[in-house]
Amino acid sequence: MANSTTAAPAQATVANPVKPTLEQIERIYRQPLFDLLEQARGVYLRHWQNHEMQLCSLLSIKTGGCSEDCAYCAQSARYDTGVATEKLMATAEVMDIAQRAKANGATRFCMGAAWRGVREGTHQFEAVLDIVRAVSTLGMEVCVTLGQLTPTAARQLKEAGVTAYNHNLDTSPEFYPNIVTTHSFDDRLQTIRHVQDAGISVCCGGIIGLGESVTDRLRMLEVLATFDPPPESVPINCLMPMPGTPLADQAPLDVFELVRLVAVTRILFPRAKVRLSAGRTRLSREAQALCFFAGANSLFFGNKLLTAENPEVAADRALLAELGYNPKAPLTAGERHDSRRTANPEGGAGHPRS
Ligand code: SAM
Ligand code: DTB
Ligand code: SF4
Repeated sequence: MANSTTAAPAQATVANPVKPTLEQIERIYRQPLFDLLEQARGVYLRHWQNHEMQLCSLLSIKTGGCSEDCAYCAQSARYDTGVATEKLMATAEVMDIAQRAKANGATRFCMGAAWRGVREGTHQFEAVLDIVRAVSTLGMEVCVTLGQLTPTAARQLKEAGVTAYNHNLDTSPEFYPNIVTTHSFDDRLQTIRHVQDAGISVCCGGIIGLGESVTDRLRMLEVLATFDPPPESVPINCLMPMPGTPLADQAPLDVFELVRLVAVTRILFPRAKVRLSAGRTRLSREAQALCFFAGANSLFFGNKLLTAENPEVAADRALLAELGYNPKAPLTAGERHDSRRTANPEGGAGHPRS
């Protein structure tokens, strides 16, 4: 597999002055597990209302047929995955689903589209803006993930009511070309800059279990820690091997590697929502509980992700009740408008104890 050296994080993700080094992050990660958990739990308790879990509802508003070759993705047109291509949903249909999500307790509504990217002035993008304007009247946080954005498209999404934009780094800059060849890691950073410049919160994380090393995962966190402001939310996805993709036969991940990564993410990003994202169907209730103890405080709630399965709502409700969690309260209108505030009050690095 190719190995490329990708440039240092692009300038507009202005260097966080207290950015941790890879070596510091590795030291945090490699502590004895219970010391790591204790450190992460301490950070969590200082910054979050205990027992609050953010419930996000996810909807694929345009499915399949994507030009990109992301090796994990069932929606790439390059692979025969059995996912049918569907055109962009109508606003009324999305609204119906969003209203039901709200009634079910979701406070964040995330919409995904299988596109390389979007640009202003196109019919499709105007239709997305219409959907966003409608959904934003419901009082939930509105997150979209549409691929690459121009600066103008980012500004228009903000004006339409988007509060967060999901655009994952997915892995380290060095490993990225093994997973995607149709766009670069730097392309991802550029879109993130446009999102930041438009005043939209950045939701940015990755996938683990692609065949990358632990160091690749920590390098991804190192790059994320250079963002200024830090990401408002960090999704941690475990690869769901999708039939027909190049990663269909990838072996499952050791659960303690996931728990450690969640803990380090919590320590590096005290105020971020750390979202235990794709892959929960392969985690036991106990493994999920350990991830929550390590600092995950957000999840996708609903029987389906974009194309893949997610735990049943009833099972999630039972698990959260068993653990004593309450759904996180919705943001106020003011907080939604200014949802970027995620400073790093502990100096960012959360250096390991000596
Ligand atoms: N096209 C947009 C993009 O590339 O940003 C948005 C959609 S993409 C499906 C959003 C994220 O979902 C990816 O960056 C990846 O982290 C995650 N994802 C996609 N397929 C996955 C899979 N099979 N297993 C786990 N996570 C996956
Ligand atoms: C993210 O990081 N994970 C979500 C959301 N952002 C868009 C997507 C998970 C997709 C899982 C695979 C699928 O459903 O096809
Ligand atoms: Fe397309 Fe996004 Fe899937 Fe990549 S991850 S193939 S860009 S939908």
